[in-house]
Formats: sequence, C-alpha cells, structure tokens
Amino acid sequence: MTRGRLILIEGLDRTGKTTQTNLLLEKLGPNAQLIKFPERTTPIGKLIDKYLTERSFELADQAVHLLFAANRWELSHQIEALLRSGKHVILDRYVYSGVAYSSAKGVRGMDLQWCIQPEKGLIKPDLTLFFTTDTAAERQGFGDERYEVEEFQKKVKVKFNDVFKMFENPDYRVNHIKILDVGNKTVEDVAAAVWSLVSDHIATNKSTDFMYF
Ligand code: Z5A
Repeated sequence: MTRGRLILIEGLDRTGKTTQTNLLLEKLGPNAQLIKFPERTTPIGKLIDKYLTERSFELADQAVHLLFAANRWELSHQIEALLRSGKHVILDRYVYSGVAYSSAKGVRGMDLQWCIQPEKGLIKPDLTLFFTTDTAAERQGFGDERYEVEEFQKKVKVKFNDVFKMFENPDYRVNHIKILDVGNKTVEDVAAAVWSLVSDHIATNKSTDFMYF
C-alpha cells in the first residue's frame, strides 16, 4: 500500500492557513486528517496556549522554542501511523514556523542552526505551500495574541526566507516548497490554487520512503 502524503500549509500570520487547511480537508474527504500546530489541547500545547494568550505569563525564549518543538514530537507517532495507514495528513504550520518565529526574536545564540536542532528527526512534509502577503495585518483578529505585532511579523517574513534558503542546502533534500502570494486573492481563488498543487502532487508522487529533518 502506498503511504499517505504529508501536506503542509505554512505562512505568515492571518494569511488564511486555517481557512485553507479546512477546505482542503473537505476536498480530500475521509482519507485525510488535519493537524494544527501548535496543538493546544495536549499537556505541552496548554502551556503554549497560555504563553500566547496571557502576556503576563513569562517564559524564557529558549524554553518556549523547545515547547513548540516538543509539541510536534507529542504528535509525531500519530502522524507517522496515519501516513503508514494510507491517510493523507494536512498540517497547519510545522517546523518552518518554529524556526522562523524563534529566530526572528533576535535572542543571542538562538540562530537558525540552534533552532533547528530539536526538530531533527521529525518527518519532512512531502509538499509545503507557503502563504505570503503584504496585507495580513489588516485581516480580522490580528493583534489578539503575543506575536501579532506588525514589526515582529516583518522580521518573521525575512526569517522564513532564510529558513527556506537553509533548506535549499542539498544536505536537507527539501525541494517541495511552493510559495503562494495570497494578498488580495479571494478564499475561492486560493483554494483553487491549493487544490491544483495538492491534487497534482498526490497524482504524481508515490514514494513510500519518508524524509526527515
Ligand atoms: N508559532 C511559533 O512561534 N512556533 C511554532 O512552532 C508554531 C507557531 C507552530 C499561533 O499560531 C502563534 O504561534 C503564531 C506563530 C507561533 N503567532 N503569530 N503571529 P496559530 O497558527 O495558532 O495562529 P492562528 O491565530 O490560529 O492562525 P493565524 O496564523 O493567525 O491565521 P491563519 O490561520 O493564517 O488565517 P485564518 O484564521 O484562516 O484567517 C484569518 C482571517 O482572515 C479570518 O477572519 C478569515 O476569515 C480571513 N481570511 C482568510 N482568507 C481570506 C482571504 N483570501 N481574503 C480575505 N480574508 C480572508
């Protein structure tokens, strides 16, 4: 049996990742499962949620970074089992967010190489769609959580570029990142672009091997 595909929708804040991962789940039907990171209901996820929503709850930046990575490890066996059973797994944010947001803080020593270490060994997505825009801060709900500050989001955007460049390195063997500019596009237009890339990927990629960070 061919394994399921690991499909990641990554991107800047408020670019419509949750909207589009939900629509993609509907399209793929019962043969798919959606997992959103941070997964806020697990023991570690509850701590992350508290950190993001309560500005008085302070944690060292290094500890926060390790919590986000640990949250992915909490779900890693479930993801692998689903893929091996033939189900497609859709991810809403994953490792690239972890590295981009933490390194954008500019904390001494927390560079890209430091940030990637706790992610090593996680399964790599087969296909990553990265949503970018210049207009996300105008969208509803921006500003509710800790990182939703325009200046910080600009730094995150630069870091995502650096992260993807780092993964162009042949050692990482990741060549499945597609960048979609979603600014001023309707939900339906973005959904059509996503479906075109995902359906094409599923139709043409049948490898059974996993790649790992
Ligand atoms: N973070 C981290 O630091 N390290 C990590 O390892 C991970 C995450 C995994 C919470 O993430 C924070 O955690 C996040 C990164 C950090 N901080 N920031 N900033 P989250 O994924 O839980 O955040 P969220 O608040 O649930 O998602 P989001 O990024 O803010 O939004 P979104 O999922 O991209 O967008 P949406 O909810 O689908 O849409 C936003 C609004 O726009 C909504 O009103 C939609 O109806 C509207 N929308 C959607 N599409 C469109 C289009 N095409 N046109 C117009 N309006 C639209």
